[in-house]
Amino acid sequence: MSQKETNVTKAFEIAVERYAALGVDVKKSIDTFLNLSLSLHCWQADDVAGFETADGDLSGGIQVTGNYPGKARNMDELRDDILKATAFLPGKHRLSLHAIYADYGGQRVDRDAIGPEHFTSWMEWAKEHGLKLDFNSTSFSHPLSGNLTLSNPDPAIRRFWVEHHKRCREIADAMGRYQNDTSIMNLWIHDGSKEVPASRLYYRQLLESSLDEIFSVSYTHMFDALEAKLFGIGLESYTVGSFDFYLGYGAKKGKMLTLDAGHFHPTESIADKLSSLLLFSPGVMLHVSRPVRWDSDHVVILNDDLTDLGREIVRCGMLDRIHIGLDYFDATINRIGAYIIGARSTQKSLLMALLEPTALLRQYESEGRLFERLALQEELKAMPWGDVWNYVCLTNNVPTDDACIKEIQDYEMNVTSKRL
Ligand code: RNT
Ligand code: ZN
Repeated sequence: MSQKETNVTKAFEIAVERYAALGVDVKKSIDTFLNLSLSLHCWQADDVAGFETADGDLSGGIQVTGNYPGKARNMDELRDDILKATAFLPGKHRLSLHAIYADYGGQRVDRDAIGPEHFTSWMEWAKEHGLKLDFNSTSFSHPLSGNLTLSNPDPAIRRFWVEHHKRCREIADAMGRYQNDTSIMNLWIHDGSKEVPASRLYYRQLLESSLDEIFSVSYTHMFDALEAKLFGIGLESYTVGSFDFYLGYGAKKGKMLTLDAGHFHPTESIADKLSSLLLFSPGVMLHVSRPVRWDSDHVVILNDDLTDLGREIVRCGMLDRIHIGLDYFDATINRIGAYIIGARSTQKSLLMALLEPTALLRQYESEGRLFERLALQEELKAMPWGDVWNYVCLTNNVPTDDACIKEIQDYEMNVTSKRL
C-alpha cells in the first residue's frame, strides 16, 4: 500500500467507528451507495449540439454560455468524454441520450423518421462499457421548433412532433430490451410564449390531446417521464407544460414526473416535492441541476439544495422508484471537469445521506426532543463523510478528490486541447 492508500484507509477506519457510535453501519451504507446509478446527461460534453446539423443554433429557450476550447465535435469524441467522466465515478451508471445524438450514418434523417436502428451503435457501445441508456425527445433546435410543438394549433406541425415522440418511445423501448432493463423516455417540450396568450386553456388542451395520442401505444421496457418547466428565455409569460399541467396529467395517467431543480420558483425546493409525488406516481425522475437566479443550468455543487435533495432521496426509502438524472451545461470552463464535478457532488450528497443516523433523528422527533434533533443535524455536517468518500473512490479505482484536478488537466492536455 502506498502512503496515501494507508492514510485514506486509516481515516476511513476512524470514520467507521465514529459513525458506528451514532448507530450507522458504514459498510452497509457503501453497499447501498454503490447500487445507486446516475443517469449522465450526454449533452454536457458538446453544449447540447448533437449530430443532426453542423451549424444549428440551440433554441427552445435554453442557453449554454461560454466557448471554452475542447468541445466534443463528433460521436467518437463525445463517447471518449463520457467514458472519461464515468472513470471518475464509483459505481455503475446510465447515460441519457437526446434524440439529436442519433447515429445517422451520414444520412439526413428528420426527427419524425428516426428509429431504433439509429441508436444501434449506441446500444452496443453502452453495453460494451457497462452503461445503460435512457432517452429524451428533442423539441428544440429544429426548423419546426418555433414556440409551439405538441401544442401547436397547426395540425401538420403538431403531427410532426407527435410522430417524433412516438418514435422516441419506440427507441427507448428498444434500448430497454437490449439492456434487459427499462429505459426512461424523458419528455420535455419548450412550448410557451413571451406574452400571456389570450387562451391559456387552448394550448393545454392541444398538449393533452397530443400526449394522449403519443401514449396510446404501450410498451414493456420503457417508462415515460414528463418534465415541467416554469419558463424559458423568450417564453417568459406562459409555459404550456407547467408543473400543474403535468402533475394533473401524470396522476391521471400513471406517468412519472421529472423534477428539474431549475424549473421552479427560486426558493421552491424539489427535495420537498419527492415525498408527495412518490405517493401518487409510479416514480420520479430527477434532473439534478443548479439554478442561479433562473434555470441557468450551472454545474451542480454540494450546496444545501443538493444535500437536502440527497437526504430526501434516501429518507423516502424508495430508492428503486427514484431515477437520478443530471442536467447542467457549462461551456465557460473545462467541460469534462464540469461534468465530473457535478456528478461527483451528486454522488457525495447521496453518500452523506446514506451515512445519516436517520433512526436517531426520528427518535428525537417522535419524543418531541427538537433541540436534540437540530443539534445532531448540525453535528452531522462535521462528520467525516469525506473520509468515507475517499475510501469508496480508492477501493473502486476512481481518483480520490485530491487527484481529480491533475487527472482532468491531463485529459485536457492530451485530448481536448487538441481539438482545434
Ligand atoms: C430544459 C430542460 C431539459 C433540457 C435538456 C437538454 O429546461 O431542463 O431537460 O435541459 O433536455
Ligand atoms: Zn431538465
